[in-house]
Amino acid sequence: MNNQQIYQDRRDRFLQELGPSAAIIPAAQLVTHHADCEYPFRQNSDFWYLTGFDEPQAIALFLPHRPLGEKYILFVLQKETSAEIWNGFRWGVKGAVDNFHADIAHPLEDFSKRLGDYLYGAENIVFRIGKHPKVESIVLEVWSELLERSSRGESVPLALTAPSAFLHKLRLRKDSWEIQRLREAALISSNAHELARQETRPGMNERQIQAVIERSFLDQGGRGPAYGSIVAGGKNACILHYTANNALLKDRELLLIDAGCSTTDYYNGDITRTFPIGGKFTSEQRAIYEIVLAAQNAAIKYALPGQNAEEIHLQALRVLVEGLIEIGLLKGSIDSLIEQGLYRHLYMHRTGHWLGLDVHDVGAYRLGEYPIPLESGMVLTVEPGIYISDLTPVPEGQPSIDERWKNIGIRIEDDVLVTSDLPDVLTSTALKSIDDMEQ
Ligand SMILES: [Mn+2]
Repeated sequence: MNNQQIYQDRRDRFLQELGPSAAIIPAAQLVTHHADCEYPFRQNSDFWYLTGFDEPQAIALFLPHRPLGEKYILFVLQKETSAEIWNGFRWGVKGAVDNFHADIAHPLEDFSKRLGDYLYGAENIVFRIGKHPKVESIVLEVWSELLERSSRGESVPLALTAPSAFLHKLRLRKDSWEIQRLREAALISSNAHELARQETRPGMNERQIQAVIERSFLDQGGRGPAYGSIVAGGKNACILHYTANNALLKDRELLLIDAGCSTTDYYNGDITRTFPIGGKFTSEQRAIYEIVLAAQNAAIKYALPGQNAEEIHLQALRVLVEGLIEIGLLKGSIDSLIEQGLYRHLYMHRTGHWLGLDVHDVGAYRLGEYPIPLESGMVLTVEPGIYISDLTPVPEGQPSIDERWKNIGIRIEDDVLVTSDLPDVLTSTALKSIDDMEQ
């Protein structure tokens, strides 16, 4: 399928969702790293989803109330030799029409003077407040001018709505193209994890393994890490978002790696694996690993149409709590421990999240008090863990923890596609059995 056709189909669906509302979707801005250096550019996912246009600062308008040929407008940076010599190619106004199929394109500078005319006649404005300060000040000023005209009885937008209601339910359900791209991200990520485990030796530094992983992402044609890679040896694994990655890897300790690749078109993998640095689990590490793996396997089975993310979490939680009771780290009945949250010093996060153009992808998990039922085409992570450290106090009445269990942190995370049949584990080529983790 021609690439632009995918974006065209998405725009058609989005325009239909909008009804009488007009949407303003800005691209990402470059962000300063320090002095005059910028972070690598990362396009805004909403903007990317609808345009496939990978330049900063652009603004897309979606105008269902306008006649055919004026429904999709792009404002873009103009072509400019000196800017392109320093910072690279720009498509410019003509390229935005010819190559990205905008009905009309304008130079970015014209945005403030043209916006009012384009919004005129729409019932609402769809725009995300608080995220795009430069665009926001123009939108509010133009809207305010339009509201003045409404007092003369003219038809102008009266409400401002966030785009999530219209756009994020589309993004939550992945089409076959997106599933193919997520498969690619998952495969690159899996291969990198396999390589990292094979290269790990006692005496190395965490960041040497980070280098193995991230080199592999790039080697395989990925854009780079989808998020800050977590390479956490020993007790560092108990820090959920550890990214310092600068400690020595020790024999008889575990290495937890939570890392995923982002493809050049922004689809993400998100995998966690935990394995013994010296190649053999201690009996305590093995016991915890078995519980986490059993919890993950039990939870993945529930990634079925009609189930929901809450049920997946509960399934994992039951197996974790049951296992922790068996080895004496929790005391009581499974139900009451879960009900009272008395496991939270050992498992303090949820079991997964949506995955797509954002690593923690958009889309609601609940509608009021009702969990959103899973559908074929939704992709989510399943990532139970157990973290035993002195960071969180043991709740009153629960067993104190023997030193031999301390500083074990284990998480196992896979990316799972819901299908009309059994769950499809996109990251299944990253091994995780006890035997495969030992060398
Ligand atoms: Mn995750």
